[in-house]
Amino acid sequence: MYLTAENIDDDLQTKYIGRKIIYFDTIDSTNAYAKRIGETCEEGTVITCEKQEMGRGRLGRQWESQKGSLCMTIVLRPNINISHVSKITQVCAAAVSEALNEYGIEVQIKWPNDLKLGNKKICGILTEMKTENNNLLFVAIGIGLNVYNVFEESPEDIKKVATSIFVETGKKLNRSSLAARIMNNFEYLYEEFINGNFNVSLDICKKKSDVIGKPINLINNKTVKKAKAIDLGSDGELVVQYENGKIDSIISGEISIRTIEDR
Ligand code: BT5
Repeated sequence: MYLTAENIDDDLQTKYIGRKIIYFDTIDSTNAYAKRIGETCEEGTVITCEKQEMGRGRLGRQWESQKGSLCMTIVLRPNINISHVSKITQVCAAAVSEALNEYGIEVQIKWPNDLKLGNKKICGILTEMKTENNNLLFVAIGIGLNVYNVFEESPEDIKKVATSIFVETGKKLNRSSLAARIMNNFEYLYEEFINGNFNVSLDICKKKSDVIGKPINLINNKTVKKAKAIDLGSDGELVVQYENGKIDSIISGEISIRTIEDR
């Protein structure tokens, strides 16, 4: 089932998220497109596609998005301070995880923007925004979820880290229905967040966390610091303890993080 408005609509229960879908067979990147229309489109517009030719990760990294993956971007115009935007990544991670739960699939959330299954990455989230004079114009939240794509022909570095729902469970989920369920869960959690209840998403991220309680390496440019992840703070920051006992809060986007088991 293609990720068209018609197909997604069957399971959509939202007020505004996904009520306008812009569908492409092939596009450079749904986030790049969202950034082109973000100031003028309706709030909750979702851009979907079958294939991206220049899918983007964070910090200029690439996102491989072949057929069988679910790639989409939601455009939002929250009336919040810029400093709170990174929380939407966690709202989204919680929403994707809740949607997958509806199929009996239990994922782990790797702070701040990855979902994992079988200790490999099945989903990445890219939150971008446009601002003017410190005012938020819009947020584009991109979701790349590997549904039934396989990685046989992918470069070695992607093969090593990536997996899909099909590879892990043998289930070939209907992507349109899954997209609708993600939007349903996202709208609920996003509204809670806007109404001051970020803790609803945070509790899901904590419960599903793949990092809390684990030794981690905090990678910042070329320096690596060993620490233990202790908790997620009330603003979604990662609370860590260094080997010398000192406690610190890491704001999302500041660093890369790798659990030691991954190495
Ligand atoms: C992310 O970046 O994980 C965010 C990915 C967001 C992708 C969506 S798709 C829809 C929307 N439009 C876009 O252009 N982007 C968004 P980051 O944490 O930087 O992770 C990137 C790394 O993940 C790469 O360097 C690879 O190691 C790995 N990777 C690339 N493609 C992958 C895939 N399909 N599955 C799993 N891992 C992948």
